[in-house]
Amino acid sequence: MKRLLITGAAGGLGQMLRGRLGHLAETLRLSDVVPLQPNGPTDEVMVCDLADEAAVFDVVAGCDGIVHLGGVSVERGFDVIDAANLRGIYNLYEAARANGQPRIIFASSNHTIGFYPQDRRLGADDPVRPDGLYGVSKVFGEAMARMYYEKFGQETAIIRIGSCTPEPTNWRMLSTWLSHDDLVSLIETAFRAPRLGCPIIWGASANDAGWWDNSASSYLGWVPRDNAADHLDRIAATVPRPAPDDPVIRYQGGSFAAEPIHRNPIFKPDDPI
Ligand code: NAI
Ligand code: 15L
Repeated sequence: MKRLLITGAAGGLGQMLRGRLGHLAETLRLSDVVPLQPNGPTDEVMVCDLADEAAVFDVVAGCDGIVHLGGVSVERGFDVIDAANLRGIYNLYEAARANGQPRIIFASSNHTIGFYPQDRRLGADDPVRPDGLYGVSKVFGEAMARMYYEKFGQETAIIRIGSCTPEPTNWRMLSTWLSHDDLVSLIETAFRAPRLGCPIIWGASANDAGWWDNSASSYLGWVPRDNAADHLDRIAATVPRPAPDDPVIRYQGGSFAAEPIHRNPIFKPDDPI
């Protein structure tokens, strides 16, 4: 493709992916609400708040594919989630509709289903059970993707990412880990598929202790290669095993299930602006 947009390019996954997806496009357009630097002549950088409709339209114009990572990625108060993840995803889909419907990879999350217990095996069609406002915002994003597919044929790979880190670092990640290599191969697969549709894909490596069944999206042919079990000995030697009632090993969403609802900051009249 000519131009691939990565939103949230300054974040943890964005910084990793900007270095690994360059082969997919002649130009990488890197966008975030915080400033970024180009690494070379084929990088374009654009600062953009996803809540700013006009700015999002500018960022999406001329792009043939979008990896949408931008937004709030943890549990926060409703206002910031509202701006970045609710308004932001609406702006993105409207901008895509106005600009030739480039294929979208949407970084959804396991926190859409985080209240399922860890002994439940899940397929893509099981009902959502979000574990907080952040999880609810990703459910909203998934619904937005589905609606634009049904109404306009907009294709999206909805990736419910587990825990995407260089290595698994705790007991829960033996089930949720997604290696960087497997995320890269999943994005490549989604862009190269002759027909993508709008599948929900579990973003997890081939973990022996995995909870999620990707048979509904097997037509894509994505085969994860890594397995968190290869790191079991290190985790067992270094990380104390949590108590059985600890949310970290009780719920699929782990500690997110035990987070409070974060109230928006309340400003008093004499607060400095
Ligand atoms: P991150 O928090 O490091 O990066 C998110 C980026 O979005 C940041 O650079 C931030 O500046 C930007 N952003 C926040 N609000 C914005 C706004 N209003 N406008 C424009 N940009 C804004 O998150 P990370 O770990 O890189 O994750 C990337 C995506 O993948 C997120 O959407 C996250 O929800 C999702 N995800 C990540 C997982 C992981 O294991 N890293 C697991 C599940 C989902
Ligand atoms: C997520 O959705 C978060 O963005 C990431 O920071 C991790 O906490 C991940 O889920 C996880 O559940 O491990």
